[in-house]
Amino acid sequence: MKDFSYAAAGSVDEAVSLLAASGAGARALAGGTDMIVQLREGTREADLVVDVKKIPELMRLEYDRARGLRLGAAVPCYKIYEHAEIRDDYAGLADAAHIIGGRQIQSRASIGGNLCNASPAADSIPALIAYRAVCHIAGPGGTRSLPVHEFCKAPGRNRLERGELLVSLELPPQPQHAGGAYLRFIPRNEMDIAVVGVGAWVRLDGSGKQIEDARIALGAVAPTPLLAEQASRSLVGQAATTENFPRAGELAKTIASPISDRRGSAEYRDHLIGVLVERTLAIAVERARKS
Ligand SMILES: Cc1cc2nc3c(=O)[nH]c(=O)nc-3n(C[C@@H](O)[C@@H](O)[C@H](O)COP(=O)(O)OP(=O)(O)OC[C@H]3O[C@@H](n4cnc5c(N)ncnc54)[C@H](O)[C@@H]3O)c2cc1C
Repeated sequence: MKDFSYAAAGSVDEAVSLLAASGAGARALAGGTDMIVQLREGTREADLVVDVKKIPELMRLEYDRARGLRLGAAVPCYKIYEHAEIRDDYAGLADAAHIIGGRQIQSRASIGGNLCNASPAADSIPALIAYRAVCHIAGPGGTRSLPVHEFCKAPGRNRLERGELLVSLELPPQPQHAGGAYLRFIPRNEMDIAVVGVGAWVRLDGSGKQIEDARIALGAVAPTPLLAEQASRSLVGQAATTENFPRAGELAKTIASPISDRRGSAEYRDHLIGVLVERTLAIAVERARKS
């Protein structure tokens, strides 16, 4: 492993200054569950590692039913599913947080780091996209915001510019009769990288019978996680019954460009998209009826 310097930033401004001054060789460190492995294996290099876990904004988890969820970028996964209201109101994100690695990983790994790592198979990203999450970013030129579905650029590459730091993720408040879910397929527990992952979110009318709004997002079937816009739109105005879900699954397949690898062939992944879209929607609808 190549030697690197370490600094722990105490504020967003300090982290941005350190990251910007050190150029392309500086990297933020949250839980380190990706980064330490990558530095050790030499798949990533860093001259300077900037620990961001001492920055209050990045460790803050704020939830208010009227304003929504603001999730500091370095908050570890377990904080999400151990928070009863967040677990109920953003159940799809809690689904994802709960299956990222095991307990030890979840006590370190952050949703922000999962997003910044930009793996096409990252479990939290389809859930974030389904909930219309927005990234709040700080950098040398000030602050900016970006929807999560635009954040990933390529496998392992995101849209952060030099010196920029992901500060928080914001998920809008949940309306009545809304529900979300995330499911992934893995061949067996020892191979816990999603072969396909699907996040879904629906809002129903007051009777719980009709879909008024929907969002479907896909993971592990393209170079970046995808928002399946046409599939999402196809559900609006439809009855919230399982007969209407296969069409959304078929439309979701049209935007995927899955590869074949040792975890599954492209054809297999294509088939799984349909299966998981239907199942995820069914769970989201059930949760929406209970909300
Ligand atoms: C045994 C094991 C099992 C795993 N299982 C799963 C799984 O089932 N599903 C899954 O999706 N993932 C899995 N992972 C990966 C998962 O742990 C990571 O993706 C994790 O969520 C990353 O968060 P972190 O806080 O550890 O990030 P880090 O490793 O600290 O950082 C990851 C990357 O993001 C950058 N970064 C972090 N925070 C910021 C920030 N605020 N601003 C800018 N850049 C930032 C870092 O520079 C680095 O490039 C597993 C990992 C291990 C080791």
